[in-house]
Amino acid sequence: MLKFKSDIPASEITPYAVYQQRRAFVQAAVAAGVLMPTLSEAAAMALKGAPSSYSVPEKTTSFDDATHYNNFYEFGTDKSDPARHADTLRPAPWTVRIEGEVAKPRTFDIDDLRKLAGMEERVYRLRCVEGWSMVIPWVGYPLVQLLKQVQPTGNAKYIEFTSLADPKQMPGVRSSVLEWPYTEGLRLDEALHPLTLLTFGMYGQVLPNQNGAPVRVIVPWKYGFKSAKSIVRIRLTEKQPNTSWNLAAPGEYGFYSNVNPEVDHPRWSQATERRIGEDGIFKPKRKTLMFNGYADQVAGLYTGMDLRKFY
Ligand SMILES: Nc1nc2c(c(=O)[nH]1)N[C@H]1C(S)=C(S)[C@@H](COP(=O)(O)O)O[C@H]1N2
Ligand SMILES: [Mo]
Repeated sequence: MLKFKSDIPASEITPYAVYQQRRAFVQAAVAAGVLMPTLSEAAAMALKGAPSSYSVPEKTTSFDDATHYNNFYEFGTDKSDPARHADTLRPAPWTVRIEGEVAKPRTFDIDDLRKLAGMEERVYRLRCVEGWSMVIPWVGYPLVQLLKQVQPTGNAKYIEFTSLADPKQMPGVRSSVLEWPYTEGLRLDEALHPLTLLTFGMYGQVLPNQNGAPVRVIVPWKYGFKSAKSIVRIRLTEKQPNTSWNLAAPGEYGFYSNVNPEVDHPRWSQATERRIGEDGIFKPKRKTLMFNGYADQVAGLYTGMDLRKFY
């Protein structure tokens, strides 16, 4: 696959229409097997990321739906709240602290974090625990690239992500709907898996505020809430970390939260999903796939585990 070093300031963002043209151009060239990017083409691809073999061949959700139907409780609990209120989030300047069980703890400036590895564009399914899904082209690099740099110690077994919780920027953190800051976690082998993406952009642009600017994680085989937004701290731990949703309702939201059509949420079935943008009474719901369709890649992480117990 193509890889280019990213050294383009985040301020140089390509308009969406231009991005779509370039993307079509690159895809046609890749299909023809003759991609010879000009210098400007290479520069453009560095920001949007090269197309990835991890992408699913499904119709992507519209940019409008992906940026106006969101969960980001720091800005309110309504799906329309993040788009309406997240303009108060300041994604720059921004730092991300990486600490805990690592040989080289470090605080990264967001611009340095962006340049740490070559970016890819990956079209992933995102399945919310509430029963809807989207298909989104994310831009980022595998989280393992960052973890290599800080060198997890032999004691590191888990990873914890902490989102910003600033009441001046995020009106929702004054409510007690969740414990703030929002935290999420993974087992270390899940964090090291090549599908786990440290994500800086979507649709060829830097992340809109409501989607978790300036940096979030995307774990496509798990329910959407595992993919923490607007991350300020990453901590490697020996013990399984607490997570916001597990603290709020332990019987409903487990630590693993792998997408699993066979394990119902206590209040609803997880067997089917509604694809956002495919509304209408005649449109049948889609069957939810085991591990959100990524079973070939990730089922091996859970060999021998009872997925009803570790939901
Ligand atoms: N910090 C933070 N991260 C979060 C959430 C949140 O409320 N706060 N919501 C989660 C949920 S429930 C989902 S489905 C996804 C939605 O991501 P999107 O709005 O970019 O589609 O973000 C997840 N990450
Ligand atoms: Mo969600």
